[in-house]
Amino acid sequence: MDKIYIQNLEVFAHHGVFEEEKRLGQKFLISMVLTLDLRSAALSGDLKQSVHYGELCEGVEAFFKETSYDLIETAAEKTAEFVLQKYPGLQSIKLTIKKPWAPILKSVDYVAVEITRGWHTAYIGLGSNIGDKEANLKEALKHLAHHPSIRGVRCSSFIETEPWGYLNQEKFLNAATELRTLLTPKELMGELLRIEQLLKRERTIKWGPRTIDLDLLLYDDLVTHEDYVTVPHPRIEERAFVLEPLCELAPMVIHPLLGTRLFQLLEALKK
Ligand code: PH2
Ligand code: MG
Ligand code: MG
Repeated sequence: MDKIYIQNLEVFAHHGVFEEEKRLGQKFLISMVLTLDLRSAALSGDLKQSVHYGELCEGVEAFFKETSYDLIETAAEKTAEFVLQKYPGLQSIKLTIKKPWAPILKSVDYVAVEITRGWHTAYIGLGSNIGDKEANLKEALKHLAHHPSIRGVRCSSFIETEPWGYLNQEKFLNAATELRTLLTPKELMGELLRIEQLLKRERTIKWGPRTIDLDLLLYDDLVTHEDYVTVPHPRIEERAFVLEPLCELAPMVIHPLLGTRLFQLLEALKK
């Protein structure tokens, strides 16, 4: 992917753990490597299709001065988030914050932190079989779409499905959504749980009735099993109620563990 570099933007600000740092302030050097596609801007000559680096520096400087944090880690995290939210065309940012005057009674050129943050593509499975099922799915989608670190929510049709697993319950309404997010898989799971709780989801019977179920199906091409996050979702290939709406959005996406396109998984399941 293409890149824009900004090296050592000098900003006077008040981040620091020590009282003198908060009071006196000091010099910081901010470096950014922006990852984005520059081809359309290059061919059209249209600045709006790229990032105006002068304006970006102005914005970053103002943001960096506005709030003071104890840690340069926090200042970096917040600044990266600010840039990614303000310029949705960016794929990712590598951000370095150097503190050349760090009051550590040692001679160093600088101390620094470097972080890389960016947008990720995730697919979520939605299901409901209690109450107004359609309203429940719509309510969950609204919460996802309003999250500041979630963009580009795209939803499949809602399909009615027979219960799977635990059969003695009402039919389900199922859907899938695609979204872009700055959240990590664990944070995204936390957000899904929060929305389930807002919609009064109660966990009683395994695979039993629920006002809303939100499952993280895919996150980029990540394969992981950590804490309470398992990606890809373990039973995608066994469940038509997941694969059918998912294939409507992304038939060509390759399941990162099975190495097969989603439409092929659906075909195999239907046989
Ligand atoms: N979810 C389950 C168990 N069974 N059946 C259908 N049709 N749709 C679901 O969303 C569903 C299910 C557990 O998450
Ligand atoms: Mg589920
Ligand atoms: Mg679930």
